[in-house]
Amino acid sequence: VSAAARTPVVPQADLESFQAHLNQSTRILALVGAGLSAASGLPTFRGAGGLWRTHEATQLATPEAFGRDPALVWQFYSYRRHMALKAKPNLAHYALAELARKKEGFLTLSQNVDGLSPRAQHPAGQLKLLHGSLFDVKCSGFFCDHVERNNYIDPIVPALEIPTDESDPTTTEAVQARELDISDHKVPLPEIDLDHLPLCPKCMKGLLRPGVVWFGEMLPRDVMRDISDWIKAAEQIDLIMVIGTSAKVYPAAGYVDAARSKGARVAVINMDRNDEPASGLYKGDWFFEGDAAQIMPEILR
Ligand code: BV8
Repeated sequence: VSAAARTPVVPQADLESFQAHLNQSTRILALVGAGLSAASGLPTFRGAGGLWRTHEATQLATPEAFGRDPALVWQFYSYRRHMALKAKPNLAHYALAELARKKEGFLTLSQNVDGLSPRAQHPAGQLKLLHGSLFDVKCSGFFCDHVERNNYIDPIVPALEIPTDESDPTTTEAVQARELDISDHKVPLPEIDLDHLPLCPKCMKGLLRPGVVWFGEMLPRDVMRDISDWIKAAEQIDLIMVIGTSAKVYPAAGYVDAARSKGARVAVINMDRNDEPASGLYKGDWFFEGDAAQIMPEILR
């Protein structure tokens, strides 16, 4: 192992006190967000180059947006599927999967839809996907319950082909360029005919949509129930690790306070000490500043 890889990324005292607590912990939660996958090359939402910097999330990640312009919303998600399929899990994903194998009382709550934790062989029984997955598609029709796993076709339909320069076809300037027809993309961005969007094979009426939870939508009922059963069953929660998330989206962020109310000590792993989320999260017991892909293997060793 190269010397650089061995250089500790966290202060020794913090590392020792954290690991002492971790070793005697049995009920452990992790709430993870986009920062966990940053080292895998996937843009976060808020950070520099983040998805929300180039889009209004509420313009694209809502049922209303899909109703208004399903082609644009599908282009946004097709681009993210494409990026996520090309990405590889990083050492943080593997470190969490490893901890789950060692500690059956450890549960990861993931806000990420990129499929990287499952691909890192994180034990499925100890991973809850709060916001669904880019690789599930479901019928957008109210009366149809069709859901299918689709993590092998990219693009999901030919009309959603990513521009050859692999740029995001839904950035504000790309959309404006298309509207103003002054596209500076090498490949003019296609106008997409709704007939060319994926159609539900079951009812043959509703469009298929990405199997993610949009703003204003409930989180999957079974996921919420499993998590609340897990929290209720715990006499006390020993530790919650809050990894690569600005913890601004609810009800996901609410699990930090739920863990605290059961006695959990809080370890925050984040690139940016100043990304102070509303929930005052950083009054945690440990704050490990830096890239999750470097820190997680170190502190969970
Ligand atoms: C619901 C899937 C109600 C789609 C997502 C006021 C109070 C409480 C709630 C609300 C409110 N106003 C509105 C609401 C509701 C809303 C909400 O919370 N809004 C926020 C904006 C205030 N919530 C909802 O709508 C939820 N549903 O409330 O339903 C309801 C009730 C009854 C009946 C019907 C409905 C549903 C929310 C789910 C939205 N879907 N994702 C998609 O992905 O496209 S949210 C999406 O954004 C992510 O999943 C994630 O949750 C969130 C982004 O957060 P992060 O993952 O934290 O990413 P971010 O970029 O913000 O931060 C990255 C962090 O990592 C940063 O801190 C950075 O410093 C750090 N970092 C960067 N690099 C690294 C790093 N750290 C370590 N290493 C690195 N290398």
